[in-house]
Amino acid sequence: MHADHEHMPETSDTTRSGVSVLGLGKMGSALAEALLSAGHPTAVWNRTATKAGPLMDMGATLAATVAEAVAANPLVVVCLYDHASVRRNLDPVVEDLRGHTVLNLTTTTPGQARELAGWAAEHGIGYLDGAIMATPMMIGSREASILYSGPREIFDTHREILDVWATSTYDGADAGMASLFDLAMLSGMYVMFAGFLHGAALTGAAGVPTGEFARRATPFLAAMTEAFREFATVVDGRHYRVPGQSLEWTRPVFDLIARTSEEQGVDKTLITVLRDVAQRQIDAGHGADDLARLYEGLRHPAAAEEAA
Ligand code: FVH
Repeated sequence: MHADHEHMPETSDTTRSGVSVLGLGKMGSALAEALLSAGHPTAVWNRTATKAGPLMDMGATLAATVAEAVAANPLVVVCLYDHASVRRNLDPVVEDLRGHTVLNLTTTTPGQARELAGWAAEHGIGYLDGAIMATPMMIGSREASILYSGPREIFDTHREILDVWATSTYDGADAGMASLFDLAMLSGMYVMFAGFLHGAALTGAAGVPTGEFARRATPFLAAMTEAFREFATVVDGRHYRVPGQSLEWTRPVFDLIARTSEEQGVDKTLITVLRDVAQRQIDAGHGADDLARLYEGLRHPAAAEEAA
């Protein structure tokens, strides 16, 4: 189901602490499988119990109810579809959870993570939030990364278990930080994916196979990520007037891409959204600033509207 475990650390002691896993979708199953492979006694629960079959073959214990899974171990790992499904399943067992630790690996917003952390604190439940930066296949390899936020003590206590799954990173006591980094990086990823697909649609309209476009675009886009560091220096210094590609210089390029989209019969929505953010900064008097000025337009949208 997932990557081999050879790359993960071996520990010499033979007693592994038990873990309960709620949610056996693609990711929950991969997490449970990695725990079992590492020798951790694992109790599993899933709404659709049949999904537990392969894990039971590996030695997992099937819990018939969420309460049974909670009772089985002090550490309860939750990997459900979304925040609502987490609340729906944890609320009824809140008293059973008292004194236990919930490690929530379900993708949520930072606000939802903080809400759950507050709920847990109110009821005497330990809470650590996690954000998985990996596919199920990658779980159990060093290439997988999982971010954690919440009490440092909980992170440290369970570190051996966390390191079974991935390279673990602690992002601080604020429970929302792991989700924030997760969603911020996903934003970068999806906007980049959309840009790639827009480019593929432009060339595709001229009969170019997407594979050919990918072959050409991949090294170019990879090289362009070098700009992140330069943007970071400009943005962190809040000094946007630097030699380089100014907004006024770049804005016509956005127009050219929009016009090319029209010529090719391709949707231009993505590039016009970007052009509009740039235009608002130009209208607010920042046209000579570096392209990195877009950060201010995104960070303070109301201010940009007012100034324009
Ligand atoms: N799969 C991935 O690549 C990504 C990587 C990054 C992190 N995500 C997040 O992990 C959470 C679980 O994702 P998943 O891939 O395991 O998702 P599914 O395979 O669709 O399984 C969903 C599980 O949630 C259960 N479930 C849904 N609604 C409810 C509910 N109301 N009550 C109880 N359980 C519920 C579902 O149960 P069932 O349909 O099998 O009965 C699955 O166990 C997710 O937050 C990703 O964003 C994965």
